Amino acid sequence: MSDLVQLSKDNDIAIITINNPPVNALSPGVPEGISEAIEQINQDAGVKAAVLIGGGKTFVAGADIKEFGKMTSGKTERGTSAFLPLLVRIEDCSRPVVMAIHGTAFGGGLELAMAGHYRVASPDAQVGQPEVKLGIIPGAAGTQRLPRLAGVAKALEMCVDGNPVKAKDALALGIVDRLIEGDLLKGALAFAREVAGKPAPKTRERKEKLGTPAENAALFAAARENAKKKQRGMIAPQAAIDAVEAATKMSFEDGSQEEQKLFVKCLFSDQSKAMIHVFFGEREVAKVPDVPKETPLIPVKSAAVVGAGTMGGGIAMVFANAGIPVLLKEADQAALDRGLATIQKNYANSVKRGRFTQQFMDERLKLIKPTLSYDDFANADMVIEAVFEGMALKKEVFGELDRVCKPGAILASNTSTLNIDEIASATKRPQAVIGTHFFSPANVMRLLEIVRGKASSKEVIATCMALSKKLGKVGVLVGNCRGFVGNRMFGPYRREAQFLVEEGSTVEAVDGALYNYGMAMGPMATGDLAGLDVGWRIRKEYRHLEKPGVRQPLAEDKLCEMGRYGQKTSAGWYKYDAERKAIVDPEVTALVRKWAAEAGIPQRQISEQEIVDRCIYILVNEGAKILEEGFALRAVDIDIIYLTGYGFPNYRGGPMWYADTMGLKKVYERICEFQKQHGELWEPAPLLKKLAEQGKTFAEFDKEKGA
Ligand code: 3H9
Repeated sequence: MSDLVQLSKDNDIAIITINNPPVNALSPGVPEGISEAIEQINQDAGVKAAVLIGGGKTFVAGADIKEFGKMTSGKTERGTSAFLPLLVRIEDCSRPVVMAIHGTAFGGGLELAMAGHYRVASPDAQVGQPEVKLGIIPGAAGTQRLPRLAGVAKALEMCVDGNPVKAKDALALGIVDRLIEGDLLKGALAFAREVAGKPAPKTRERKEKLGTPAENAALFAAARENAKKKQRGMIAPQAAIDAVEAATKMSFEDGSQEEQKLFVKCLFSDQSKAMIHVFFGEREVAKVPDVPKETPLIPVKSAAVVGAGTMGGGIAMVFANAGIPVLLKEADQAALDRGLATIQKNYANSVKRGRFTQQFMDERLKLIKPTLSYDDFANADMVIEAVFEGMALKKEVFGELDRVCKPGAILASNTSTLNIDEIASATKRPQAVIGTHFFSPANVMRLLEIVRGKASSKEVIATCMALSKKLGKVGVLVGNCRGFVGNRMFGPYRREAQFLVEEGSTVEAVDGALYNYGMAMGPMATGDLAGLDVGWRIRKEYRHLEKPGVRQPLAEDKLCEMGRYGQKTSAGWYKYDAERKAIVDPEVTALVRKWAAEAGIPQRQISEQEIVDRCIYILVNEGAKILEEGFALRAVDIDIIYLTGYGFPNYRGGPMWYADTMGLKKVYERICEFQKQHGELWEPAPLLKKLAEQGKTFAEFDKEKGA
């Protein structure tokens, strides 16, 4: 038998144990091992029932995702179709098979569990069909067995949203038959003895929860509509709905074949390749080559935030939500009261929307302690400065922090653009200083750019990387350049968007093209949301660094001069009604035409394709420069930044992956065309040129670097 699966016995009960750490994925060898074990059980007259359990911290977290890449690139013949008959053989086993679930039974793991005759689970276990998050659908009859156990509505929800279900709910739904407190194996063996010798139910033969055609038609129509809105542009959710629908209209065998067809179609799509890249990318970014895993961490049991504005308040909520007590400091009582009121309002909204309970809100609020004095900071393990974006003020704050904070405390700045080394120079302990760039709204956005200063210590870096996971964020380590990675790329992206409007496109056409591409919001609407005055102020601060004669966008500065700062002033690129709904403003179109004429910018028709190419390829070009200069560790780090902080669509894998998908030669040539038309702002990144000439991809560049 395969090393990954063991067969043992507890008197008359057989025990099949899967041991494939870390998550017992169904890698080659695991299905074969289970198959052999079932054969032996069938032939062993001394066995009355069997328990299948996962060794280590979990049941089975699903198919081995690494194998998918090998399948789609033709490196292995092995598909998932061999797994389907195995599940039927388990179901046809002559003795009852009890699946004992702890940790997670996800994807192929839940499909395996559902092929058992019974399922028992630890109270903290979770089950789910998360395949859609990888751009695929269940591929081993999950869409056929789940509706038979949990009903059509719940199966649809689980397969389309991909979110896990807790053991207690799985019990109520009929996915699990019993919860086992204490030792799971012991409980599962006792359960197996209870059911031994009794007729064992086969999930695939059950029909009682498959609903009526009329009920189902309404469910599927609603699910399709909902997925179109919530999972815009994605093919897997619609395929998952089709597959569950097949369960209600076809025999189990035909439904499974239908599912298999849809599964393969999704698996071979660019979307699934991109989303699998994202899955591994989110885990890859946690790895910093020169900061080893065993680097000691600084315990962060208490935190303090300077500044109770939008960012500071949001950051305080992030710490409180993770159960870490946090001080919130402002310069005067009125500002502190305003900040606290906003925090309360945000929590209350979450309670209203059902995201949190009132009790959760009350507990979190108790963890946020307002203060007007730095003296309270003496015991804080970590301080995050979130004051107004100006170097002089930041240095003043860090001088204070240096004075009051205990040795070993982490001194972090939430700056989005300023030089972290200059900020650190205001202290006598630059090794303790680091950038932690949260994204607005801080309590919602998953990205945390961690900015490494020249002197930031490895302990401080490792602690911030580990802390990001605890805070529910994806921490990505970046270098200290202007705008770091995300905003350094976002500048040219928004600049191109404005150029397009100034050359004859419209605000809504530019936003519409990028929205259709999959961005959460168009660049102009994003500007209005963030506040146009923010960039305007930064541009004024850095104007002296701009190269004379290089084209600059004109319209946004002029809109700011008119007091049109975006949503906060109810007018920016758009007008806003009382509900903050954007309304196209003909006055802006007319003004931009006038300003363009004054500046002598020729007007022309601009296609949707050109809008997308210019805005996305400028991101890619800047990303390639950042990569070559070493301010991002890997291309995938840039992708994860854009996916988690800038509303880039997951199913396109991030800007660098998207460029790989298009082919770097094609991207490079298009950039050269833009350079001819628009000049030096389009100078191709040398790394892009090199990779294009070598016929390589950014992913290969990462691999060669040892990422
Ligand atoms: C599927 O099942 C399709 C079927 O329908 C088809 C029929 C058969 N494969 O996340 P962590 C690695 S699709 C390979 O940091 P946690 C992961 O990369 C699959 N590797 O731990 C990491 O490696 P490294 C459906 C996997 O405790 C390490 O394990 N299932 C897989 O925070 C630890 O992972 C899913 O989508 C895998 N399936 O979270 C579940 N899973 O250390 C995907 C993990 O080298 N997995 N790895 O960076 C998860 O959601 C989380 O990993 C889990 C644990 C919640 C299980």
